[in-house]
Amino acid sequence: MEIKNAKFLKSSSNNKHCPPPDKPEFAFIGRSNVGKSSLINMLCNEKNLAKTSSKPGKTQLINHFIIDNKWYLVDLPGYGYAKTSKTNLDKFEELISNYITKRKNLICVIILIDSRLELQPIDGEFMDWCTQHEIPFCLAFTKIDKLGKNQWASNFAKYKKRLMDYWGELPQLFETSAEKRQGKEAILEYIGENMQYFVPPPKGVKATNDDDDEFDEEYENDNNGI
Ligand SMILES: Nc1nc2c(ncn2[C@@H]2O[C@H](COP(=O)(O)OP(=O)(O)O)[C@@H](O)[C@H]2O)c(=O)[nH]1
Ligand SMILES: [Mg+2]
Repeated sequence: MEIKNAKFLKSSSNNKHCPPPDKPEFAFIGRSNVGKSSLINMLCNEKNLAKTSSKPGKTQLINHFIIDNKWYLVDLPGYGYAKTSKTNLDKFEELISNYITKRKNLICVIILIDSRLELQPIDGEFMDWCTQHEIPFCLAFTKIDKLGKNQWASNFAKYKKRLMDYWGELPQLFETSAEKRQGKEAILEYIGENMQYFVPPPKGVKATNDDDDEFDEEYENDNNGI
């Protein structure tokens, strides 16, 4: 799959303000500075679609992009921003957890991991949280160009072993570099294949963000078929 047209749609401060859940959606999340904006730009063949910013923790909103009029790509705020005050952090966690657990059309969360680091507690906790809430997730390792081949192979093997020891299975893993434009095809292929798990609302029913839709109950949890 190749992205031909990517457009920024809107930033939302809560689920109600998000676009109607009428198309399959894939969300990207990770610690600040992990390379999320760069990866999104690479996937979309754009230079500045998701603004690369050197100031961590700046975007505290849910950012929706519409891709080829077929699916939504979501840029979630970076977690693990130590300088955010406790109150802000709570608000921020509420924003993300509400979005991830309630967004009806969300197929999968792609968690970005800095390839140079070993498993960080905050990433592990987030994977745990996703597992508890039955949210499918993948891992995309970023900036692999910053490591030599052997160093990356060794880091990658250690990381996989930690995951295996903990869960006994591995999620889908992607090795990426925005700098070298690596990993794009694999991620887009994965997204293309998994779009089929989107369950559209029944005929004649509009997809909305309301919690009390008549089709809500059956509709809400049906997308996690991966
Ligand atoms: N060498 C290298 N640097 C990268 C890569 N991806 C991002 N960066 C750099 O890492 C910093 C943070 O990237 P950014 O995309 O803004 O991260 P975000 O905060 O997660 O959105 C920037 O200085 C980028 O140029 C990559 O694949 N390779
Ligand atoms: Mg960014």
